[in-house]
Amino acid sequence: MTTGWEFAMRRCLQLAEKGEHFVGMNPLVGSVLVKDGEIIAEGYHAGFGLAHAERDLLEKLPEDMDIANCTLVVNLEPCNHFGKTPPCADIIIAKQIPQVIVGALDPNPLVSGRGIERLRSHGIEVITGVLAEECIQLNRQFYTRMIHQRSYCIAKWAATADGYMANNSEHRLLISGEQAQQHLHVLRSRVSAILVGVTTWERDKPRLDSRILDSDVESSESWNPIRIVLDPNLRGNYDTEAIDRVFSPLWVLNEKIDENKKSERGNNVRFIRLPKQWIWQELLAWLYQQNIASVLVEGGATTLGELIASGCVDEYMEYRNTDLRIGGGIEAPDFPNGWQQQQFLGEDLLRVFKVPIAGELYR
Ligand code: AOF
Ligand code: ZN
Repeated sequence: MTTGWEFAMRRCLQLAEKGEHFVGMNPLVGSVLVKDGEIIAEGYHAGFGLAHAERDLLEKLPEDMDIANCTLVVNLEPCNHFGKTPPCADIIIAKQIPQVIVGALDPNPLVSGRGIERLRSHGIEVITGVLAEECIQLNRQFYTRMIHQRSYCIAKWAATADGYMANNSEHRLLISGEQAQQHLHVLRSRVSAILVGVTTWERDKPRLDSRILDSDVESSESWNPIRIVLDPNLRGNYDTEAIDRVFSPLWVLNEKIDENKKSERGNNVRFIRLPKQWIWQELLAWLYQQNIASVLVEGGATTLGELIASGCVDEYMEYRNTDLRIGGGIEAPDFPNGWQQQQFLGEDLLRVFKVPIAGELYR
């Protein structure tokens, strides 16, 4: 019976969220122990390399606690492999927990169903699929990475009311209002990397940081993602003081050279050579191998157009100004499948489409 456990699973989801910003490439996982319909202990995965949620919970239990008839509830299938930590299935078996309730299966090919099989083979009753959709949505980035073995990819652009993302001049056109910009900076603080094409880099001179625009004072707490410029022919200028004002590495992906350049001012610019005929799938797979959990692609039109055509976008975001019309210029991309949600941010409309995950495979 999957019903009756929702209250406990909801608590797992809340606990799981505490790991946000800290788990890196790992999933967000929370766990509770239930006895006679009440939660008697809780745990969660607090950070990359740290104990998994189940182990966090079970290791903290007092020695003399009677857990004979308890049920362990967790939003992700307990693992059965040695990663940076030993298998959760082992400690569940060792503690003789008779029943385990799971939200969704682990898409990690090393686990994927085997954690549950192992528990069952030791006589533990396992029920799966409790609030499965919520559990998968909470970890949609993790699921996407595991399924495609590449970084989670967000395509974002700003558009005028008549559908342009830039005018035809050499200069930057400011499209979004303050609320939309603030929203963007929060988003930037949540991704591992921000990527732009060389044309945008040269024209807009973007800082690609996550300063919060509430005031002119920069928040020292804001975290800056790695900055990436896609510049196959090395047309951009990477020797400016402005680059060093943001404390995060700058990677220049190109087809010519491979070297680290440390400027006198101390910031790192890393030139990384791409294979001759690179494709987006491979680039995102390579970023994944560099521990880039998520990448926000911010333009320009060519970069976004090619990325969207590759089918590698997991989330589309458009900040659309509802007032400004420029009558011509560089057209903003289209949503290939429309958008699912929209909300006003001041005068701008934020529209979002998230590519669905084949959730039925993980219930
Ligand atoms: C669980 N509970 O809380 C988490 C799980 O390198 P490790 O040892 O941290 O293992 C990472 C993998 O373990 C990750 O890819 C995912 O499959 C699983 N994460 N599993 O049972 C947890 N965080
Ligand atoms: Zn585990």
